[in-house]
Amino acid sequence: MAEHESLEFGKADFVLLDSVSLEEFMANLKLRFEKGRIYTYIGEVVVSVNPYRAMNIYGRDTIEQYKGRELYERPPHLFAIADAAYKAMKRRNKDTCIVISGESGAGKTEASKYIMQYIAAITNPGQRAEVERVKNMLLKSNCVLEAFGNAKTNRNDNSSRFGKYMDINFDFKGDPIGGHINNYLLEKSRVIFQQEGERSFHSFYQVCVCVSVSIDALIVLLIHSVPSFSPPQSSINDGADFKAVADAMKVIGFTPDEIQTVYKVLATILHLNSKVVAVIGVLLATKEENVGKALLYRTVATGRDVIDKQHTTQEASYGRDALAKAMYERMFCWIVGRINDVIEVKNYDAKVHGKNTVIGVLDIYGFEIFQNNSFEQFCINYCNEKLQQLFIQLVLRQEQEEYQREGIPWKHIDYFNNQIIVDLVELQHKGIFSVLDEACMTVGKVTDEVFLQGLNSKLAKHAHYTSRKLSPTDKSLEFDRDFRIRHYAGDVVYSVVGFIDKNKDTLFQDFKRLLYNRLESTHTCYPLSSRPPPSLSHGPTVAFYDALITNFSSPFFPPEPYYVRCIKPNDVKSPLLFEYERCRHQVEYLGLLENVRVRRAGFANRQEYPRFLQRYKMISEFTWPNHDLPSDKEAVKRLVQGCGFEHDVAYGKTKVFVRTPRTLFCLEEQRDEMVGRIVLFLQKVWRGTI
Ligand code: AD9
Ligand code: MG
Repeated sequence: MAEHESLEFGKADFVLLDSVSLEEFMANLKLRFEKGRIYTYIGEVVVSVNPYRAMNIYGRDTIEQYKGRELYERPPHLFAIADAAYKAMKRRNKDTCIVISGESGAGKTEASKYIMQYIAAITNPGQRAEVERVKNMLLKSNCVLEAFGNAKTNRNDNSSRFGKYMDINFDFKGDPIGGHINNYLLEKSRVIFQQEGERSFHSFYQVCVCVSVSIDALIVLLIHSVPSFSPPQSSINDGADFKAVADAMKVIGFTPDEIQTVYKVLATILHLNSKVVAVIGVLLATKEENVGKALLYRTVATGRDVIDKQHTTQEASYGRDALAKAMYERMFCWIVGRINDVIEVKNYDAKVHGKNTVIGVLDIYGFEIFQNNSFEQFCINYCNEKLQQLFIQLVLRQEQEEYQREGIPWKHIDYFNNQIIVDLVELQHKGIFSVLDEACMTVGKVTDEVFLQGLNSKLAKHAHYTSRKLSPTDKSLEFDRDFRIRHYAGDVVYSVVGFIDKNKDTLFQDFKRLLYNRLESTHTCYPLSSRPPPSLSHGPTVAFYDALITNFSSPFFPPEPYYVRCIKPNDVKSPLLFEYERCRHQVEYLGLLENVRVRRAGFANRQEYPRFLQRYKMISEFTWPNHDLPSDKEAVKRLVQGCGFEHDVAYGKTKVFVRTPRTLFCLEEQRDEMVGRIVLFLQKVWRGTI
């Protein structure tokens, strides 16, 4: 029973629907959205619809309402989920995590920030200085990460272009004592290319519009001399953001030198894109000819000799782009690393008390379909497939395990299992990644077309794969280079162009040498190896993905995540528009209806015996004000018998399970009535009329 809101706002929990149909689900979702109720539960899962307007529901007073409460005691909210995760961690002394999913622009990153704010607000009642410091760092880090890792896309003005899994560590008191950020696969190609209407990373525009004394005068001058870079019009206030980011970096502890280096890297990349070698020389504090040489020649070892080999024009521009991308990516990783240095758990508390639990918050880039989809979209969408798979497995498994654990019979519910698409991408020998890696490891000239042929021959019969060659009459496959994947969230046509290069991800050694010697503050980002560049090794991009996926599947990944399922109501960022079809599609592919069915086929509500008793004990003479039965479980049985709900209830080992929401309604009504009577009685006693 999620709340005591009037029904004019619809059902606060989808399990309370009279019948589970798509129409009813949608009607409830729409009604609630239109009434400004953007959150609704499916049991312990929060469904959130992006309001596209500032909501007055995240303030201090709201936080107070949720602190320490159970889910069903207050209207649905992210804070309730954050509180549930926090309580679960504290009570059970176990790690937990919150997984936020939904397509691009659905509200994941905003949700992750509100969750962190809530956790920061309810912890550290003792106002310990070190804990306050850690909290401040954790909150400030978002601002920096977004400046360097987010960008305006055609789907979202502040789109995350990297995946983020943020751990918050807690001490035995439940106060945050540190954290760690894992970042996954920054979409670095954005540095050199953006689709029409999109921008590069925010940081570039911020540094361009600022005329700030905090930046070394020479760098300012050089930034302003970038010939072809003028920020496109947008609603984003880059100037104000620049100040906020600079401030956050200072608070986090970036030294003035480090901050200048970051600006230099940004300026260098801007100039690289405009091909002004002399300016880069100044920025990297090296001779112009060194830059020219690194850009135009390649040092090649032939037998015992080392010679400089001139690049072709194509090689040189390819190299320049690779350099710009790599510089940015490494700077980003370095920034994350610096933040991690500052927020990592310091020894003092955790070591002394030996207990240190974690809440993780996972916020990745959402599923996306653009006009042109390439390797980046492929990786992002695959990642979302994995998340969906995790949801399917865990939501079902959790439910199944709970019934097993509590000794209650379980009935299976059908759902679309996207494992088949996950396999299409990652299966050994046959999956797309395998074919890609094989192509990348082949010695000699391998083109994207050869890779596509490989896909066609291996995947011709796969129900979720096709290509122009396999379906020549299909109108959505316009070009020979196109292939299409039927994802859980929709069909996406990918262009194979660039897959090989992006997977190989070469950075010539000569560039590494140039950078290694020149950017002291960040030189740990450019380790020089004695081996040749990793062009013939396993695609590093894929390896990166492995890291993310391994994280999900590792035994250390908390087994019972809390879920926030975000829905994007329209494509025009309107607070008023609930595009029915658009939302229906998301409800379907997110498997929300199945989620409701699973929840309802079992039991709509479950509560531990003491908690149940505490809430309803006033409605039975056997339990009010206290019971003398041997256990709380026995007391709950007597209470339920007395109300005549036995047929609708099952008794587990530690929890009572209530099958239909109506029973809970009745219990709530009786409770309200009794509470009213008790209050009246007490008032009379107080006034002396009894
Ligand atoms: V992406 O996959 O990173 O491209 P997200 O992260 O799902 O995407 P984001 O959280 O960035 O979406 O939300 C997009 C925009 O919607 C925000 O910039 C806000 O303008 C708007 N939004 C989202 N959630 C809320 C909210 N709870 N209240 C108000 C919101 N506005
Ligand atoms: Mg985001």
